Amino acid sequence: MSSSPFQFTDEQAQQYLEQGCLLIPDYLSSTEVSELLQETYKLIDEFDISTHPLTKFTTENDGEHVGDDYFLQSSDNISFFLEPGAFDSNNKLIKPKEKAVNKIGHNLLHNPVFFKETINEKAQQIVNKLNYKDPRVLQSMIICKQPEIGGEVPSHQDGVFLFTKPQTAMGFWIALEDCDENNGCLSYLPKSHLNSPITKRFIKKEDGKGTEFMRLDPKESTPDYSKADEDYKLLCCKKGSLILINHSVVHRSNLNLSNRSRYAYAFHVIDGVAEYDEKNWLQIPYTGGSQFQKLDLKI
Ligand SMILES: O=C(O)CCC(=O)C(=O)O
Ligand SMILES: [Fe+2]
Repeated sequence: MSSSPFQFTDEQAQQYLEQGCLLIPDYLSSTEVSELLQETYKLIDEFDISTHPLTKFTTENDGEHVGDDYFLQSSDNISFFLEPGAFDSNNKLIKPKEKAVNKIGHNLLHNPVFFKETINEKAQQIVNKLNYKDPRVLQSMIICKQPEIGGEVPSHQDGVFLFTKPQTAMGFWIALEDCDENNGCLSYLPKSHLNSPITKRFIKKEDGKGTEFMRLDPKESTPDYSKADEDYKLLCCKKGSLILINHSVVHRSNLNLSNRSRYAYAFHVIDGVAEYDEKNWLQIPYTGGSQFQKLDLKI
């Protein structure tokens, strides 16, 4: 645990801009990490899985659109997403709920403990040095990567999902447990943000039912995510570490086949001066809010 005050240096900013990802050890103290983990366990404990759309799937017979509304509405509440590996072939849950949750999101700022660890002077230092004019927080979530069944997150670019014009999204990904290649740590293609434009975006369907990908310019070829494994740089890290992720850098995480979980807290920042339109899947007005949370309350 570091005792000196947090400082985001020019060198760190430079490295982030050059590489597309930056690992900052000891961003959170072990006490802060424990607080976030305890709060996460509490959320899971209070989660009523019996009313979840996926556990109701067999009785509702709602086909592949099951959970669409639940997903879209999660933009601005605390929803729970389950690991496909937690169900058997008859869609019966075969894991206890605390081992079945894949993700909790997508607005954890409704929870005061998560709010405190998100909206603070440390994060403000980072976005200020990186020249965000009106930093806004969105898509805050816990990613659980459960032991043995924790699914992979395939190679992607965050700008596809949090599309702004120009691109401004940056991920703040905080390890709540030690991460290595056995429990599915993050990995990325260094410098890929410099030559991988965003060529598609993840949008709400026009009929409001579910989501789809939309190609941006049919002439533009999509970036090659299928590089050899050795091109991906592993971001093994200790709990409390922060990893910054550029909107266009290609990154992923593998399956967790180990017997340890890999809980992480991630939120994203966009610049409020960039255009964020109504096509994006994530819209705050789902539950009546008006704007994304300011990261810097002085601006
Ligand atoms: O936690 C993971 O495995 C993936 C997270 C990710 O892609 C992100 O936060 O942008
Ligand atoms: Fe991502």
